[in-house]
Amino acid sequence: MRSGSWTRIVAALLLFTGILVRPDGARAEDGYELWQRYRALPAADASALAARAGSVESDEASNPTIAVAVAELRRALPTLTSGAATGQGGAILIGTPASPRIAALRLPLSRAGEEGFLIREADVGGRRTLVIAGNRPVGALYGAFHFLRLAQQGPLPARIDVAEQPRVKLRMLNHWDNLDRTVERGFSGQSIWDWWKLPNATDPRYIDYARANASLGINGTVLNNVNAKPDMMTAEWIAKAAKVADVLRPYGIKVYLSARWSTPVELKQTATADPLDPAVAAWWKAKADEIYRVIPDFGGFLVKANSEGQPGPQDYKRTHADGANMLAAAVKPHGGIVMWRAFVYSEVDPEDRGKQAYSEFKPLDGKFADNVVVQVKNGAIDFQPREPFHPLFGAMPKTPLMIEVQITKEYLGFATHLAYLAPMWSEVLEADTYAKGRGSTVAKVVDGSLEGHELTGMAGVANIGSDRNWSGSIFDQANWYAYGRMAWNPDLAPATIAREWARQTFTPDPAFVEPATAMMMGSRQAVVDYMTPLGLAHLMATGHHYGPGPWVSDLARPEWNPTYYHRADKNGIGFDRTKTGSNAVAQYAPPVARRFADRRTVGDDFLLWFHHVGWDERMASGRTLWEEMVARYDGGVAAVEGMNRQWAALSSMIDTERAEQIASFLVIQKEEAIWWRDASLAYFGSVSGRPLPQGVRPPAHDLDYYKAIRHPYAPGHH
Ligand code: BDP
Repeated sequence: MRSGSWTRIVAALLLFTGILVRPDGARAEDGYELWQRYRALPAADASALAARAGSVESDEASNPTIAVAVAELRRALPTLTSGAATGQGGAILIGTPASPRIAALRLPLSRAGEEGFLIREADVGGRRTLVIAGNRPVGALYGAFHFLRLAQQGPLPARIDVAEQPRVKLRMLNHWDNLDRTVERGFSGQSIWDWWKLPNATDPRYIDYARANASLGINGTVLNNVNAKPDMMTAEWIAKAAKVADVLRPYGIKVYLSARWSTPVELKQTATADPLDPAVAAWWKAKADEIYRVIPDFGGFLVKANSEGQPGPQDYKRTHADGANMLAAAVKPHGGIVMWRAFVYSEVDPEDRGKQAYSEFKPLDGKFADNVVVQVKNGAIDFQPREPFHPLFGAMPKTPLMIEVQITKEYLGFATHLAYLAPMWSEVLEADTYAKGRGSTVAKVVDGSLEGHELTGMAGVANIGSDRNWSGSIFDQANWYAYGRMAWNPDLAPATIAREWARQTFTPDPAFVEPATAMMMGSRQAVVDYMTPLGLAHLMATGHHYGPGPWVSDLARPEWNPTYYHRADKNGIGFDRTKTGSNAVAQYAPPVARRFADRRTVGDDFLLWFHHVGWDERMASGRTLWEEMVARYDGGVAAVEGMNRQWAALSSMIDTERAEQIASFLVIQKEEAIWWRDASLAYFGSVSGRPLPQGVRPPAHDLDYYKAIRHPYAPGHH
């Protein structure tokens, strides 16, 4: 046995018995501290940091937001600089132009906008000072976190002169948290919101939640599930939300609530929920007034209506715009907004599910009130491992559209699969809609620059829960982190974000960071390959979506069945969305539609999303489609085996606790990747009638074995 293994066993035992003393003072590395660990820097870096930022000053400490910024710096700097050889030299001065010392510097603060910051060194009262300034306190807070992000990553740049402001206005988390503390599609324990004990008792975690989010610039959170309960709008629950809002406020985070359309009817306070009925409008107006009395900076409502069985204005023959505008009028006097989801499809519409949101929303362009933003998922179906960008992006120029992505990995292996999602999001943000010619990227639709919209936003379905490590796994913390960073700047490169995260979360040592980044960067494609290669989608098992179910064809609604999506038969596979099929391609701008419609230009990634292809047709690789599919499934499994080996080489560079959890999850991922591959090949082989190519390992079991697998207790399905 290697001596490293002995060390680990001893460490595990000591940890188990609670007597492990760490060199840094005994905090357990259970992932709780996220990317805010603030461990001692190497001596040289520590001395350099202490020389420039040894102490923290502000003239505005009575402001609650400045106070938390100062507290964060004072919490971080002593440990970061604890190994410094030299004494504490220079000072940080943090604040806004309300501080006479900052005003006197006449900084070019227009570059910081409403929420941004400047960080630069200046002479303050004859002393070299590191100034962190915003036009508003929240900007200074973001500046403090930016500075700590730099400081944690290694030597500070010789000259610091940073000016940043967010590109997107609403940088939101959407919690799919239920009032009983279960979390829809949550894989990290219970809801962080301990509703039962609120409002009298709050959990210190709320503050750490706020610190983590503020460090990324997240400025809004929807506390409850889009599949909302009417109870959320009762005084009892509003009081609970108000308490959470009080805790989050100093960190620049506003609270929003999901509203169930039929709330006033279900609470027996109106006879109808028709948005054009004055009694309904009056009820919501009074409700908004009531909310604003206790949450003066309440952000507004998020609504899922006429989707997957949720009630909505169409129940009264009204449009989504009628519904959104009625709610928007209720919050308008208070400065609130309405986020209205475009994730709609109907059980009575035989149309390609991928076309329905566009068909319903595009005609409503220009009909929404100015405080409504339509929230559109990244792809037209549903958070699949890979989807082409949603055709609504670029198609509703008069309407602000915010993009919704899923941070929690409902369709990418839950919390136990390592899948870094930034490459997936950036693939969509970089996609060119051609709405106004070349360069009309989704990012430009989302940040408002394409059409000059002020109200802009990104929403991420949170992966946060009550687990000590917050996200169910250490690597899933990176998805929370990356989401926040990309909401601040949608153009940030996924690899840059991965490096930043790995340095702060583990160690700045490039011998660790570079291979870990490479592992993260390849991980999402691995999931695509072992679950849904070549543009396939929605092949997951029923309900919980855990594991493969490509054979499922007996569910009540056609578009719930995997067979609806892959359309495999003995001749071929894939959903024809060209004009010989559903013609969904026509929902894209002509250059995009042409590219997707043409077998020669669509590319392998979206091939079967848009085309029905014969099993024996030749691919770019020279293989037949069937051979290519087999190669992809094998490649996905091989990539996960590679991650297991890679991690074995890296894990000794970090603490045992996190290293071992990650290693054990990679084993789960490997087993499940093999399960996906074997089950999928058994099924598609039976449909296609094609034998496996020479030398390919046959599935471990027959198809009936895989079909019989049941997981009634899989998490996240409520
Ligand atoms: C689907 C989820 C479902 C959500 C729905 C939504 O399976 O739990 O309610 O998205 O976004 O992917 O509303």
